Amino acid sequence: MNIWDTDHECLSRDELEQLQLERLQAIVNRVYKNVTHYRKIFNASGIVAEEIRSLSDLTRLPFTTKEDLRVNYPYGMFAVPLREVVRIHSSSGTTSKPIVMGYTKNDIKNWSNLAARVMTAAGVTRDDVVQITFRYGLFTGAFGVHYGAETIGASVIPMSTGNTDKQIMIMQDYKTTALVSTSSYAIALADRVEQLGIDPKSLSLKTGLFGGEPWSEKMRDEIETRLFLSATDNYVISEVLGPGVAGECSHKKGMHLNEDHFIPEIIHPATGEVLPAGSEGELVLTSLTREAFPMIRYRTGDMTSLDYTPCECGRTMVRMKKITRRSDDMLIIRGVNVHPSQIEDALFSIAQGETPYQIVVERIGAMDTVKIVIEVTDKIFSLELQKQRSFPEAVKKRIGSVIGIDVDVRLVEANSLARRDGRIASVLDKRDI
Ligand code: DLL
Repeated sequence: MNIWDTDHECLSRDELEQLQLERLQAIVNRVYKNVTHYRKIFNASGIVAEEIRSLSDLTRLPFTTKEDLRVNYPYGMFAVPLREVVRIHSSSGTTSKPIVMGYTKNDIKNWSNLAARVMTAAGVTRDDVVQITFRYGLFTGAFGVHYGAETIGASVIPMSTGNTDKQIMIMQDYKTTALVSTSSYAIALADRVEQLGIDPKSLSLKTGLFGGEPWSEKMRDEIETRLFLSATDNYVISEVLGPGVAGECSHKKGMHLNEDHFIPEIIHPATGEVLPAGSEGELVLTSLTREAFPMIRYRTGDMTSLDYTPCECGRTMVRMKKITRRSDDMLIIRGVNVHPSQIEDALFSIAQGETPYQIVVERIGAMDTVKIVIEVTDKIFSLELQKQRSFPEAVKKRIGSVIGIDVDVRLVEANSLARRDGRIASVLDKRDI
């Protein structure tokens, strides 16, 4: 079994902790010097960078939240001048403003190597033909694995999303051996392969890297048996890096987290208390080597646990369990992060004020769908006739443009949505993942 960077991925705990501490001290100094946000909060909490003498001192530092990133939009959290930034990506924030991440040349080099690590762990080699079905663009997903696969020396097919029939044609003709996609899209591909009467065994697929959204062991079994490949889970988080933070090896017993670049902690989501090893809680990550966009104790919102026992593959990096839920109300729809507040703001702006509604999320076949169910109240009747008629279409358009996903809009009678203690649950997630 291949390991991309044995020197780092197989460090003893002592060696690893020594390296983490050196890097932590350096990054804490750097953010204090270069990022106003960190300087302010360190000063306010009386933290002196020089006092970080052991890894346990990390807990003295305040958390960084998505809200901090939003407030510092666009470049406030950058730790280098823009002239040193060679790439800019972004992901969805809690309002219509996204979060902007920067990468220096060195960040891209580290990113490529870290993505190469997780891809190698999944089984990708230089002999593979890698088809990437993540969306190229502002998201980090596609570029991360693209650079990782090129670093390994594999042949990359940068397909991007959509056009399932063409994806399958290319998969057949170009003899794709490694598929990179979300788990739900892999099932959609399997469905279409079946509909087209193609024998999945006639494809050349061997390895699948899936990530970007929660998925179950049941889905893994389904993908493996229907596409005849070995499916691994991969953790992607743009604020911290993108693909390359953590990924499963062929033993598939948790995702090895690249601890020489990121320190993980598990906290109680309500109290912020650091929980003992093995407990389930919210994952907090500190990036140790990012130059342009370092994160100190970033609250990911992802619920998981960490397993420090040795893995049969030989890597010593801790393994994080599959993520099955979030500590906040963020929804992940076909790999895209959606905050219910984004939908509410868009709806209320068209309705010209508050109006009773519910967001209904379902998985139909392999695809997640979003329906906005709106009660027809006097407020909507009071809109001028023209606006009243075009109301559902206007809501659909506005929400679609804010969250980047098509939604259905359904109007229902006043008071027909179920209420509990007089309140409608703003989200009804019917997915059984
Ligand atoms: O771009 C995730 C992505 C990659 C989507 C590729 C589609 C294709 P973000 O937009 O930053 O990153 O979303 C990160 O996605 O905090 C988790 O909640 C969730 N997530 C990522 N990987 C997994 C996974 C993209 N393997 C957020 N299992 C994270 C469960 C995951 N959830």
